[in-house]
Amino acid sequence: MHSSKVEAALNKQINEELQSAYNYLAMAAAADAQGLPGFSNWFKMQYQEELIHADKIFNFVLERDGKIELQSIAQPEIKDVTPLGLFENALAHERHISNCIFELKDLARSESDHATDVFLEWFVSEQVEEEANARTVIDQLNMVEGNRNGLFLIDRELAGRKLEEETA
Ligand code: OFO
Repeated sequence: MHSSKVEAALNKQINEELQSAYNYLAMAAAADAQGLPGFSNWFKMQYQEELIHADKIFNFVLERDGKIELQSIAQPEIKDVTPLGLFENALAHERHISNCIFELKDLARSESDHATDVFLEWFVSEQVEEEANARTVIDQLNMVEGNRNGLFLIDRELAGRKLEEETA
């Protein structure tokens, strides 16, 4: 059983993950609209990963006899739809999510909730990967500096992203 504070924070994190999913879905649409199917695929895979993250927390709360309280999801706001803008937005968002996980972990510790503390370890490692993945593409985009041939090659590479088995 979680403390009421931890339970509320876990519910909030479910919402953060679902909001992430929704944001990535909007990015997938924005990329597709520009004729970048590989970029769109990358964001779509990320959308699915976020749904899995939300589901992991959802299951954990229920497994410990907690109460799920779903909250509303806001309309995604994407200011810069260029390929670089989309990935910079993704990186900024993942940094925000990393901070959410760290705060959640701190809370679990302060409430002596060892099960939640251990459960969140997976998310801490996952966030390292999430940030690195976005950074890798940003580096590639900076390297080609908007060159269309370079963009074409990156798009082809991103088309190959599949859902990772470990995440699923
Ligand atoms: Fe769930 O990690 Fe991204 O947002």
